[in-house]
Amino acid sequence: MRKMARFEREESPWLMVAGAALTLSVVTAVSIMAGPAHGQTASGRGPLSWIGDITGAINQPAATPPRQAAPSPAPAPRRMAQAGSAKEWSGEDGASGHPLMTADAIRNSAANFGRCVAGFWPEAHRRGVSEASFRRFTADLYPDLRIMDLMDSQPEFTKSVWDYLDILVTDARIARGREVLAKNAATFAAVEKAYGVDRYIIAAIWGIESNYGTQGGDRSVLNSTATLACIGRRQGYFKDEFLAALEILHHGDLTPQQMRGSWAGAFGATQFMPTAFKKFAVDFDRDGKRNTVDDVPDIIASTAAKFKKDGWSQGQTWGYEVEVPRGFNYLHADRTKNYTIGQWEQLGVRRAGGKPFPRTGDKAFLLAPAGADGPGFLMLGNFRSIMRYNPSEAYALAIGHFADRLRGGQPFVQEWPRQERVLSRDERFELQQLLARRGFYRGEPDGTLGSETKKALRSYQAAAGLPADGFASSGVLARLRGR
Ligand SMILES: [Ca+2]
Repeated sequence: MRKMARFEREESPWLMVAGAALTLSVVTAVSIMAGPAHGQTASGRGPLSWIGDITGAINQPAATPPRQAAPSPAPAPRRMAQAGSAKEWSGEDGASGHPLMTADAIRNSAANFGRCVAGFWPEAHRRGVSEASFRRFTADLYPDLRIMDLMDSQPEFTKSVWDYLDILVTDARIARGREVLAKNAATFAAVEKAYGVDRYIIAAIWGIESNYGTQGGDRSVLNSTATLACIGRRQGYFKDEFLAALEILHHGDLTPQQMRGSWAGAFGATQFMPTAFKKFAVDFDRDGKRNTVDDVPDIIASTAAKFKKDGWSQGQTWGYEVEVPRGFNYLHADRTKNYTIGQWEQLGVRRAGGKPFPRTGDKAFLLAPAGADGPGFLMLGNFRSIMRYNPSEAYALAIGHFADRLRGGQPFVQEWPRQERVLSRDERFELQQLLARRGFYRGEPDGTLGSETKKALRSYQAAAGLPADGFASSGVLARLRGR
């Protein structure tokens, strides 16, 4: 299990979205504190070595669109970037080991960047983007290679769930959130009426994704998505994002100046990716533009629209902090084990603070993000809706808790095991090796604590007479080393 938000999320498009947001609000800071994954030392190769190649490529005629020809010749980006951003790239192979992330592959793709972007014209045309728009918006694009470092960054240290909550749910952010709620009470009321989504959840998303619009990244979304659509290991995914960004600009919902965001292309108050904007953005104030960057009614309603689509149940909470009894079988603490609250009570689980559960028929799963020594949580359907914004349990817990605090709720009752610390990458690797040596782990050790590692750890813990919580603590590592 990963206790932290999964920052290098790869599995689904939404992963990137919120990953990008967190990169801004938390992870960048975390990574910087922990030291960059790539060394600071410049590589021996001069970053300017490929600029000439790019210029050459751009001066060539644009590639003829394959098969379906568009009615106009494909316009090509006219100018390329100058050395500015190129200087920032490490010039090193990516840590993922993906063949498209080697320094040579990146250089080759960068040299072909102009042709690559021009090659998107037929698809842009099919989507209704005019030639004038295509020319105008692609004219100044350049390969922002620093993104390749960011994409393959593998921080040595990640944050514990309690550190993560401490960073995200602060008194200052709660105070600011309450101001935002008071100031926009009428809009929140109208949106609640229209979409049936709790205002505190929307305010929590807005506060954590962009700190109420004050942090959202400063890279051109079109430029970042063009870079990622032409260079690196996720080109297919980012091609769709790039084309969606072009559509948004062509329709005039936003200007390129407004569409600035994270390196992965998430932008605005809600950190939507361009494709998410296309799906969920709403012109709630009917000024003719869908604007999730600086139009408050649109920001609030667009967030609500996404939650509505993701199954938010009106009038219900996301979950409860619970006390888990000693000797509890933690194999029940699994997202696939969805029992009724009544069944959880039969297993000895109690609501923290002694209050009764309001509805014992609701189904929930048990989350113990810090294992048997930390608080438990029973998570209802709305928690899964939050996880569709970002599939990290730590993220969803932070959003749910922040929403409760905005509503006037109290901090969690139980203590986190703050004496524990999160394992480093080397230690995670060692944990997997030790589990493999004892026959509990069959995968290839990779330093990433996924579901297979958690399963193996649980089996080991059960065999050793420990609570099978799957929590990769420094304590369990010491025990594995010792015997
Ligand atoms: Ca609007």
